Amino acid sequence: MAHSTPGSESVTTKLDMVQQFVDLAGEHLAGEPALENARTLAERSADRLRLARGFTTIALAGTTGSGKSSMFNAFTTIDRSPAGILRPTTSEPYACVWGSLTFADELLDWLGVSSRRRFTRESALDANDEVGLRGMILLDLPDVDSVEPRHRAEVDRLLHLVDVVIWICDPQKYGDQLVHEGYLRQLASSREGLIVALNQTDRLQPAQLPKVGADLRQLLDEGGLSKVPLVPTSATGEVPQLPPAKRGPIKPKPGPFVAERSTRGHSGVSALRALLEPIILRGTLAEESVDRDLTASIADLGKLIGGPASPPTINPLVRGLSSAGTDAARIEQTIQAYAASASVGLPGPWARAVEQAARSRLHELPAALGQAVAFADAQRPRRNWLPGGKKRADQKTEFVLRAEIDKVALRYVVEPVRRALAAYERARTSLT
Ligand SMILES: Nc1nc2c(ncn2[C@@H]2O[C@H](COP(=O)(O)OP(=O)(O)OP(=O)(O)O)[C@@H](O)[C@H]2O)c(=O)[nH]1
Ligand SMILES: [Mg+2]
Repeated sequence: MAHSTPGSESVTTKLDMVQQFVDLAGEHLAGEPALENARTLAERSADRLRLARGFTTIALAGTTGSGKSSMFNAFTTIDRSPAGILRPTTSEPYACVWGSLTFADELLDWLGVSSRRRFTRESALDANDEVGLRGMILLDLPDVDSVEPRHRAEVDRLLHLVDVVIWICDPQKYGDQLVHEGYLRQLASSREGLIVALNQTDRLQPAQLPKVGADLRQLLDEGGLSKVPLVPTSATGEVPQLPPAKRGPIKPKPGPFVAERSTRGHSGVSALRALLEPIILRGTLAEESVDRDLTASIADLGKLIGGPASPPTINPLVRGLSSAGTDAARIEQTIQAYAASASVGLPGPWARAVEQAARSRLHELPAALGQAVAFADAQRPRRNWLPGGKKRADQKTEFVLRAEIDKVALRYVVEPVRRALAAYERARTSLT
């Protein structure tokens, strides 16, 4: 992988660490949430770093009818994503690239945007109109609260992949619990690039806007999103003149939401652009997000490691198996005791992995131990009528049996446990 941007070495190193840990521990900790999350993240991060790093992907997300497609059209100035009255309108994502479609192709394939729903603003860039947005890929997503469950699944998939999310709220549903608890809080905790737009502000009475705006701001602050910018917008064309209020015009209190009101339409789009342009110009948000995700993943994986492993002595295992004979319950007890001594000091998931390794050939043990006894008997000296002969024959049989049980213990129990412990040790050192 060729990386050229500053800081790329550390992000590559972090990716290597996570990938290595997943490779080493994968077989033993399969199904462990921290490991499975790390596996998914490592794949996603490797893809995102490989694909068109100069682009910043920005998704318009929100509930149905909030105005995502209208905002997409306001940004692109070409009505490419149908906005509509029937709900939900958008069933698949649309993308507009401020740059060459060819260069963005692979990234758009990865995002899963169909080629029929890809557009470009390249000509506007040539005319220097929108040069500040060069490198932006704007996505119009389906709704999150759809009657169509696949819309929500599609949005959830894409929200993990994009670099910035502009969450479009409307004055009716801005307090929706699904939005705040199910999405905004999670998004804010996992990414830098989150902006909330209070859309359809033209539908509010002038006096209502500051109140609704302050209410939404408070909801965001209470959810720990005080750093997330809130921009009042109107995505449709001309903003209709509001009928005069009965008791004369109510003077809105001065505040950030008052200044934003515009009668020229597309109010707030320029405020959104002003927030996006520095991010796009820097062009490193994708890498920063990957870096941040990997750092969090390494911390998470850290919980899966503890002190160094110390392989236990084999003697109690061999003694236990010798006296267990072919009694399955006693064999199992012996194995459990060995697994417990092998996992001293290991964190829970690895202790379980060691136990699993110790038990992996449990069902084969009674037969293998039976064969060991038969083999030792077959080796028993025949001339044991001579003086002291029986004692010598017993000793020899005992000796042969012990050597056979040693082999059985090694092959069926100790080796699988050693493999698990070696993987643990290598995984442990890969993170330090
Ligand atoms: N007055 C006003 N109407 C708007 C605004 N934004 C969108 N609308 C209207 O609201 C309706 C829904 O807009 P869409 O842009 O289709 O909403 P969406 O969020 O894309 O909806 P889904 O695709 O169903 O998720 C349309 O009739 C738009 O014209 C706005 O800022 N002001
Ligand atoms: Mg739409």
